[in-house]
Amino acid sequence: MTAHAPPPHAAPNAASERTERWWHRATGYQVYPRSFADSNGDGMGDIPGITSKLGHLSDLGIGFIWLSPVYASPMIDNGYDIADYRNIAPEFGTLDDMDHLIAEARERGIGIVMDLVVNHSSSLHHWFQAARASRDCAQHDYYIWRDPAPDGGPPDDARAAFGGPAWTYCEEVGQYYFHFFSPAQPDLNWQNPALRAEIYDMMRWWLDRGIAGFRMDVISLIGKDVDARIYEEGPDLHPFLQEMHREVLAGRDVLTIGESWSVSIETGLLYCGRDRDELDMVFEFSHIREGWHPELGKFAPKPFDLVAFKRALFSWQDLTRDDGWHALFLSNHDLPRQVSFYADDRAHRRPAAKTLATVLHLLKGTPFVYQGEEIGMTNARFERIDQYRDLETLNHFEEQIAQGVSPEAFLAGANRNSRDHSRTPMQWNAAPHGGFTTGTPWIQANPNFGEVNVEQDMVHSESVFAHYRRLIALRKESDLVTFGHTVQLMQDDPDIIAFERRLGDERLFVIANFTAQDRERELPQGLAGQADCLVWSHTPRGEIPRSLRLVPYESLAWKL
Ligand code: TEU
Ligand code: CA
Repeated sequence: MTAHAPPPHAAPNAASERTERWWHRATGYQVYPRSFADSNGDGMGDIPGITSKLGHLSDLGIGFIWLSPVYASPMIDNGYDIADYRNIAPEFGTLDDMDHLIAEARERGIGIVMDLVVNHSSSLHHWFQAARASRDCAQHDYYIWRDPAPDGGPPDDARAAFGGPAWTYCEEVGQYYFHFFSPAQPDLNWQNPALRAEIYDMMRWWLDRGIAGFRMDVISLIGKDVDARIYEEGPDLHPFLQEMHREVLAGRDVLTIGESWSVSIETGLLYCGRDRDELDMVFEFSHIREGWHPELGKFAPKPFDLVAFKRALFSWQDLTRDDGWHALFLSNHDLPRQVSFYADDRAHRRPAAKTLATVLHLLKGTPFVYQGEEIGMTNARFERIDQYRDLETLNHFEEQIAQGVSPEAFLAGANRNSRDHSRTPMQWNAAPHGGFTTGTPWIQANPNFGEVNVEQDMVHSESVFAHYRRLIALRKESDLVTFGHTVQLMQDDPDIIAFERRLGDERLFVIANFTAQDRERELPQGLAGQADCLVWSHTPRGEIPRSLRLVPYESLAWKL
């Protein structure tokens, strides 16, 4: 057991016959280090900045931080391109700063979950530098090389996720290397046992420093078979995860969350099922993709369909009812701000932010809050492409303009769904750049920082932060919220999310209006009557009526 972890309760949990783990009642908080807090005025968030804000996080009540990568990196993809897994990027600080953060967080009962990016490294990692220089070194086979096609071109026409081909030629060795993402992110060859041993060793090294676990970047890609053109959930994925568990995780009371863009209801429990010995939970994206255009992708407009969104969300509640566990989120550093994407970031910003939280935090699973979400931060509304920094957005702009999409149309899509919306500086107060830095931030702050910031939210009578704090505390206190199973109600209603949680005789009823208009609904049988109102976005009500009228973005939860 790691020192940071609250003592696990030995009592088996009735819902799944599984021993309770510390992360069952914990809420995670994602920190994107370059945008959280800048301690030295260079415009870049850093580790001492994070340490200085631990009071804010412990006030919120979170159990652990998921820290996006802080390792040494050329930052082509903001740290998701790691050049040294055992060192810290100088702009973020030092290993001492990291140890200090781990210790200070632990003092407050907060674990640090590191981002583990091992599908690929940076092309500047010394392994790749050796690999690209010669076929005769051990590290050459740490990456995925193939000979050119007979015409000298790439082995096949696979495309990279950030645009362009997935194969890049390297003259020194006369071969192409594979990169699922940018050419600066060559894929590691998990087929090589020596490479796997290096990764496991590095993971143990971090765990021994006292971290609370790992969030595993695109982990579903590691079992790929490029010759068969199978990239996601390839044949060796689960054997590798089981090996990693045996070699690194077994016997340690840590948390693992795998990121998977391909996991489905059919494959979900292979990652996190009770007897699998792989991961504790997965970040899956079916509810997110529901908001994207199926053919034209994330930058094309698509009206939001609440019924389809609910179907995705609740299918995972059903899947994890008796086995496995779920990671609950609506936002992260790759996604837009949830209040802007799913609701209303103007007239109804505060209630909408609260209602999104009510729904997510009262589902079964471990909820994740993305920095700034707890004060209802919004999309940036950039007007020009040169205000964006994200390579995905910039590369897709180039590609789509070349294909004849108009810049205005692209920008409209980017304003809705670019990754940069979540990467603008955290808004702490009304000082320049939202108090994030005394210098010039690496990306422009959202101009609404005067109105939307931590200081202002804390004293507001309709504080979003206070609503999050309440939800996070409720999970710690309530077995029903933590372990109750979920029953969706009113599934065909295009405007309302409603569900029950049940544990033994206990019942929780949650209802939320996802529109900017009043909505009145007859409630399902058996709910009406006196009830204990636990959560509300506007005003509490001591009784559940037969017919309930909700104001725009209103949500309520009662214990029956
Ligand atoms: O993201 C995985 C991934 O597939 C993303 O590229 C995703 O498709 C995209 O962001 C949606 O817009 C992870 C990290 O979270 C992301 O930040 C990294 O860029 C990527 O892996 C490569 O490491
Ligand atoms: Ca700094």
